[in-house]
Amino acid sequence: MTSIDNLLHEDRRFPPGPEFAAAAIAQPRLYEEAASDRLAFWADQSRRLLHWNEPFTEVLDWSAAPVAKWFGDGKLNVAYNCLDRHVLAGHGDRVAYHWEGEPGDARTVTYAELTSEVKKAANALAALGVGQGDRVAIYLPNIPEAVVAMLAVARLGAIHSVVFGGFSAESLRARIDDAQARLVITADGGWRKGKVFPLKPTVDAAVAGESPVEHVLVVRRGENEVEWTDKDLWWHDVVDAASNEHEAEAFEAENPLFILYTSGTTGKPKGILHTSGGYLTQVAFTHENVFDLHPETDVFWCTADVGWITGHSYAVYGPLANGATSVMYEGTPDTPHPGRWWELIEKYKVSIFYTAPTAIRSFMKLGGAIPAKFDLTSLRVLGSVGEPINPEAWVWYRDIIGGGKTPIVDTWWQTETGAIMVSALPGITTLKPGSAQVPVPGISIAIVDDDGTPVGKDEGGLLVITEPWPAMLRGIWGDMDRYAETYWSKFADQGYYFAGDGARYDRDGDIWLMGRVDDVMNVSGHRLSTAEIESALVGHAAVAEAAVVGAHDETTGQAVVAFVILRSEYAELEDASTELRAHVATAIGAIARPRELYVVAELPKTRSGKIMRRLLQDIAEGRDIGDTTTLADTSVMSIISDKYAASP
Ligand code: 6R9
Repeated sequence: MTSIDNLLHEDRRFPPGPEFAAAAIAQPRLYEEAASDRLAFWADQSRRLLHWNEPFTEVLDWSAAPVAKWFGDGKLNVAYNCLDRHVLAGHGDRVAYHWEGEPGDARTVTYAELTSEVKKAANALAALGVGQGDRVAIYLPNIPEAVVAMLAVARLGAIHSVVFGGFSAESLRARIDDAQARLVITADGGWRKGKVFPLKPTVDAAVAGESPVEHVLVVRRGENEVEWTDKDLWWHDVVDAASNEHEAEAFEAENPLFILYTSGTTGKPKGILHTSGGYLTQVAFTHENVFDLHPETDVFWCTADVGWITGHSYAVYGPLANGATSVMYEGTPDTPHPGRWWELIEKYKVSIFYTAPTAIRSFMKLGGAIPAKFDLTSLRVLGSVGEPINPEAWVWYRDIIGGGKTPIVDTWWQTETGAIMVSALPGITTLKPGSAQVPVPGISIAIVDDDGTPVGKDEGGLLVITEPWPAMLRGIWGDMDRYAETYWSKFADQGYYFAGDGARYDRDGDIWLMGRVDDVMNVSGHRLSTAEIESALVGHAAVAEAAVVGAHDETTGQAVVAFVILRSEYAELEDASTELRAHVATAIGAIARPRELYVVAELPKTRSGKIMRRLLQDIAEGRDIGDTTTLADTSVMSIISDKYAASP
């Protein structure tokens, strides 16, 4: 494969402030320690960060590759590590969650209260027959009971499968059946965009007829009317009545902790399997070091819903393992007003904030006047995750949200990796807008060509992970062949994990993510990244959001087709297509100039905010539009295709 063309030039640099660097948790010697003996490093981190009932003697067993065992002869209880030990250490009064419902109702949950709730829930679940290895599906809004349910399942050594509350009955049924879940924990409904959206009817449909589900436990939240079946039990009846004494049993480090189905832009969802000791070690380590967590004083807010991996690792397990105080919010960012997130940052004095580029760009679209109305001076670290963050959004995030002073950590990782893999460390790294930069200490990453040969500086290729890591997935539930095939077959000779992302090194050897490799186009023999062209487009003052696809072209192999949303002030921009196509040509080079450019009102996105380029490609290549069931809003596609058909 030829190198991904290195066409973007970004020269802004942001070194850490001296005070920040001096007080930072992560100091440069971390990199040295990890480099000198990787396994000893992870063993030290695990012993330091976690309580092991039975200490491990073996760090990594890779003899059954690609299925790893980390800390295999040790025993621990994940929930004990997240709860009881903090209470026993005298931190029972520390707030675990400042929770806020969308309508403005709020709850403060301390570590002592959360521990007590989880013990009750564990007793209740055990009474319903849940034990080690059983699967429990969780289909809840972003409310404290979601955390309680996850930890209660973990405490019993059972396996949770959290399904995002936006998924349909069909998707929920497929996930329940695939995992053979015997219990579902849900709610009557939750608040979203100013209304109660019902969840219970979706569960009713998903478990009707033949189903492995024996019981459905229902949290009262929306107070909407629900139909009742003989499988149903109210959470407040069974959990409130249960004893709050429960001794946590220690399980093997490799005891499965959860299954999480990837949102996947293509193919049948994969049940990604994670286990206990290695997962908790790496999420705790990265949460502490990447975000520079000082648990006594920081207030951390990861905006992800618990239904996504980011919610699992950085709204639940990482913060709780570290005894941190988090904010948790039920609703949408713009309800009841577009400054809702900034209002919450002001109210709870959030100091570390972690969100996705898609959210940042949608706030950019609304303008800086909205966040300017709130006091955001408590913020000291900002994070980004989920897709490449274009330099313009990065700089806007730092200037407008971070007051021009906060470091931004752009964190690359996946559902499969379980925890952050590539990121700056805020007290050490000189930051570059748009680059995820360097592997986390103890993580081995390379960029290689199609044959697995490492590429050089200023060259691009495929991102691989060259050594097993503690939080790595242990398989695809029920389909270990697919696990080996999907991630380990491409570079079987070298034994590398293939992440499916394109990346390049810059001239300093820092890593830039270029999007999924199926999002890379080949135009006249040049490899162009959709992300790179999108970044150029949103760098134009008129553009709020952009999506780029490669469409078949007789002459060039593929041609660039762009879909853009204009900022409201530019809605009337004349000849937007000519202007923006020329802008891309100037910013990147004539080779990247879109063959066609369409101004649209919305882009098709999955519920986690990822643009479904596959659907846009269907339009650009004149095909019938494929499966749209994972779209957040399915009407978007007909509007875009009508527009396309009407164009000259
Ligand atoms: C955590 C999460 C994983 C895919 C991944 C990549 C993209 C995530 C990124 C990023 C560039 C970043 N991705 N973080 N791309 N820079 N900082 O998002 O997991 O939902 O499984 O998605 O997201 O393409 O392969 P998941």
